[in-house]
Amino acid sequence: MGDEMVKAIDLYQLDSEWPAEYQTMIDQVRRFVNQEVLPTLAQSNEDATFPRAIIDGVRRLGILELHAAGELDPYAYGLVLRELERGSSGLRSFVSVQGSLVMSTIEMFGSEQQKSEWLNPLGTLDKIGCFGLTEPDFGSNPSGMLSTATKTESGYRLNGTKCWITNGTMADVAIIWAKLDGKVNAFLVETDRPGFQANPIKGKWSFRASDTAELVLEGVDIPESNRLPKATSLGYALKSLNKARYGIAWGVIGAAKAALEETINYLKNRPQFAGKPLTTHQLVQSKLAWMATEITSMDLIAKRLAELNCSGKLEPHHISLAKMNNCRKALEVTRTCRELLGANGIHDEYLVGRRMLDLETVITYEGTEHIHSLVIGEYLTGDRAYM
Ligand code: TGC
Ligand code: FAD
Repeated sequence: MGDEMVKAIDLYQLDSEWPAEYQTMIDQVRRFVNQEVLPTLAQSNEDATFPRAIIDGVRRLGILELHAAGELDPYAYGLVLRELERGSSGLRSFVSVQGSLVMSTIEMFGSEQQKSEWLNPLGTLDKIGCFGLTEPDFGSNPSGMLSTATKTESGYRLNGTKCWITNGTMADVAIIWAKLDGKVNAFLVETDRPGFQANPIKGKWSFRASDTAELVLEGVDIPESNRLPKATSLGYALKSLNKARYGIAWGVIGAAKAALEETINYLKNRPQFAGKPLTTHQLVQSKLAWMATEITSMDLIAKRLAELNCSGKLEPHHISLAKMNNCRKALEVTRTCRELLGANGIHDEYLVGRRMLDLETVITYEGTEHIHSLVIGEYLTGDRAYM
């Protein structure tokens, strides 16, 4: 699979318009994905473990340090995530959680002391972070969360359970959202504190090569200085989610492009009926054209999202539209690719099936398709239809 084919499905030549420094970044990330990530994924998937060996490579790319220094503009950040998700959705998620959810939350809502203690080691990946919002009984509706923080003499005592937490067992620090006097607040919890437990979630058929955990907090004492002073309601958690959802809208394009690339290569080399390659059949070409069209529209939506972001006009319903559309289309593209590979489409030797299964997670987390459609519906009508 060469880089050329990806360029070939850039039908509107959007990539050719990126400045040289973005192109260099795209090439660097693509090389890392091809050389260091893709070869490890089959085994990680089989073992259901996150491939920790690739953390060094992500560190070398310096993405998160640039992110922390504010040197990755929204276009560059989106393009990097798009390239990472050409590897796997789990890899992009590892970076999204560390950068968009953990570092950005500290950056936006933390104290100066919290920033100076955590941003540097998180940026260099010497420390890993996770973001605990979801609970077993409160996913789409986090405002109902049961986790609590109670004031103690020197700080807070945390109790509660968080579920489906990415990077959960690897994390050195967890951002835990819990109710203090009935209002959602955020707290930094070092994961070696007594009473903190991270249990891996087993039995996943999606995101197998990602670290997903249940976090149990039983009387975890933290000092006053661990409360994020500016994260004092659920709205702040949703501001952090905006950043990650933005990245997802870009990332999933990478999964769709890589799947289409693999599929075209496969079909060109797969003769059926009179020894002609499958790419010569009209029904096949119709599906390829549909997928290329959807990918082009995903790219255009992401680019517009970046424009709105850069001009300070980005609003939640813009992000919901992009997250909802691009996840759904990426899932449909990978499913169509799987179908076009026939029996081989269900085998681990090819990546399309795994990409499709991983996208079932991506369409679910960071707000399900229903939730994003309700955000857009509320914008259109002024009526809230969550209840
Ligand atoms: P609601 O009353 O609508 O809002 C509460 C306050 O927040 C404001 N707000 C937002 N602010 C910034 N950005 C947004 N996107 C915002 N949406 C709402 C809102 O204006 C209000 O402000 P104020 O000043 O009036 O207090 O809250 P609600 O409880 O009714 O919930 C709305 C809803 C359903 C849209 C929200 O709860 C939601 O988005 N639910 C989905 C939950 C979710 O996405 N969870 C993700 C968990 S993290 C994760 O999945 C990580 S996956 C790993 C990876 O990313 O790779
Ligand atoms: P539910 O809220 O129970 O929803 C179930 C179904 O009901 C969905 O189809 C949903 O759309 C629908 N539904 C719910 N409410 C409505 C409504 N009002 N109207 C119409 N339909 C509705 N969370 C974190 O905090 N941090 C993480 O790092 C993280 N990582 C994750 C990693 C993985 C692999 C997965 C699978 C999830 C992760 N999550 C994480 C959790 C994720 O954000 C939630 O799964 C998601 O928000 C949905 O919540 P739920 O699973 O409880 O589904």
